[in-house]
Amino acid sequence: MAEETIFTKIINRDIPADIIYEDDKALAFKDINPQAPFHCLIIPKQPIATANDINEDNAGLVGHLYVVAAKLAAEHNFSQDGYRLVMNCNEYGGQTVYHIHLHMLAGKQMGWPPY
Ligand code: D5M
Repeated sequence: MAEETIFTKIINRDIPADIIYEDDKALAFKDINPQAPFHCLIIPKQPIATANDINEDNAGLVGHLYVVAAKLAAEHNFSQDGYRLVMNCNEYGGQTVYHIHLHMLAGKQMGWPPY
């Protein structure tokens, strides 16, 4: 079990967030430090610390995060123009919150490489 992070507090409504999607398995809310006109985080309600902890048992849940992303893209009209989905892992990946989250960035042309 991953240690409780600020994202568990958001799931439990212990701290506020701009929640834009919720179902029984996942939550999406606006990133507090947006890097694009639209920047949200899509998280599983069940905490998974890092991408290293993704396995056959939780793969369905992780896949569900992408289903939510596709739904949000359709809902916010980003499907056609496109968007970026990113999951940072550990220090070199730039991860700061140890509860996996899919960054969904949209509303502008993204650059590549991303550094
Ligand atoms: O991304 C962690 C992201 O989490 C980073 O973009 C800021 C965001 N963040 C941190 N605290 C909050 C709260 N309270 N609300 C909304 N967004 C938050 P990482 O990939 O781990 O660097």
